[in-house]
Amino acid sequence: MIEILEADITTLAVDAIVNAANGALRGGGGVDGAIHRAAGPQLLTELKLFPGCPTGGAVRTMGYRLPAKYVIHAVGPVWYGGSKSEAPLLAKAYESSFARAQEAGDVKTIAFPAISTGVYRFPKDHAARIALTSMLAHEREYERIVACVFDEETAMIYHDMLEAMRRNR
Ligand code: AR6
Repeated sequence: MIEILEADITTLAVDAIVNAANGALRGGGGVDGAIHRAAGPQLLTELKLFPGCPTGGAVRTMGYRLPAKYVIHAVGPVWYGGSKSEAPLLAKAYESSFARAQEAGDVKTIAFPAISTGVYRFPKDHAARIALTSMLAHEREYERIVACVFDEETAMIYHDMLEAMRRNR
């Protein structure tokens, strides 16, 4: 089941939340900053075991003080206008996140933010199509896939896009 929820992802009681990280994996602003603050300093300690992560990739850590058991740190692309493989790289970031969730072996519920649509400037409607395509492909493997959005405009985009995609399937 895919659920669109307007919420702070750090509050969600799901098995795994996905972070919109950067390749250095050392924290940052936006949702990344919120996740680090809520999880506590042990999150950064575990992330320091990783040298970094390429764009389109994802790594999994524990969730520490978060209600979620795991955090999957996905690295989306910066939007440069569309000619730098941004769309396939964003699709890859979602697929890598699902791969890390699958490997954990006990993830039945997972929540995603709208990766790359903040500081990285990926157009919201294009990003929503990519996110929902990946979520629809994995829908049957999970009890709950939450598209966690942070503003009403993005919530509307996701609702309209999901409805249109289900209609055209
Ligand atoms: N819960 C859910 N969604 C949120 C939250 C939250 N607490 N806070 C922000 N968002 P961004 P990016 C939404 O900028 O574009 C960081 O510094 C936000 O409204 O967090 O992938 C990293 O370290 C937007 O829709 O991530 C990287 O350097 C979405 O999350 C860089 O920013 C993503 O916005 C990544 O940029």
